[in-house]
Amino acid sequence: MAQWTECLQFGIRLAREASQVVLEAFHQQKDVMLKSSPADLVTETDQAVEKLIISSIRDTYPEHRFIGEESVAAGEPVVLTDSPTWIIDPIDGTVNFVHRFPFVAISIAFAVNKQVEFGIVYSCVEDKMYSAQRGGGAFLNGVPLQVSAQKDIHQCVVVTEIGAERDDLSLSTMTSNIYRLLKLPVHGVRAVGTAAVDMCLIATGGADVYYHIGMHCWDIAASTLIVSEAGGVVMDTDGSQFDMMSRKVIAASSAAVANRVSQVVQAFPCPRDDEDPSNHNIPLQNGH
Ligand code: LIP
Repeated sequence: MAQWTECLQFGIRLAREASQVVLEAFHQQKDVMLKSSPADLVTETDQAVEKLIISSIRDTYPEHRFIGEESVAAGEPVVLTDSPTWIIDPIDGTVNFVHRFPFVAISIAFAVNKQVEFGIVYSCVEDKMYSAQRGGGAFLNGVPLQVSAQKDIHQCVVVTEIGAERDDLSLSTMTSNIYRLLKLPVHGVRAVGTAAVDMCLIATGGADVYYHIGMHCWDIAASTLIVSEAGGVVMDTDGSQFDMMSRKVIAASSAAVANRVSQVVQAFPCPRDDEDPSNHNIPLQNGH
């Protein structure tokens, strides 16, 4: 664990430095571009923050590799090897950022031998630094985190996201999932607009289970480690072992709750992150 502590501390400093760019742009007018759908937005700030993060890491760790949301959108393949690899979402919650909805996060994960060794999620507007190192616990601004002890689905607050998909099959699947959970019943369903912060709320115990179909590895690579280091359970929505490239995840306070959600939610087809680069390399269009 100690082997990567220096990298972790470097990553935390870098997330804070990059957040200054996000916060400076947060209240300004933004030029919005579209990626995969009218709800899949990107701005020059997303691109600038990713460039800042990658160039800073490259200057210090020139042999390390990268998977960055906006680099992939520009055509780079998603390739996770055994080499030290930084998995970066420069602004998780770009729709929130464009609308000044105050939940935007910088998500940075670090993997070696295809295993995430540490994760950092910095919720910039809230000034909440979530972090975890494999085997070292999870923290919010230095205070240890622990998931809720909830094992009864009927006592749960559920967090999920209606992502960027707007096709009928995805939307009907997502809305019927929410309908079935509400009819169990559960206490409530919430969506913050950033997968990374959604999952960190499970680690705080403030919500009990998160599920999502369609997100990407860069949205959740850091926060899945934060949940598991806070004592939570992470799995695929079909109940199998979590695979960060599958674009399906459940993160829960307990195995009982995770398995119950797995029995209720259905997935819609979406290509794996590491499948076909053409799925990501979508020409940018001017937004509104
Ligand atoms: C976002 C996710 C969010 C999802 C959005 C989008 P981005 O990531 O964090 O959970 O609902 O569709 O994928 O694009 O803001 O980095």
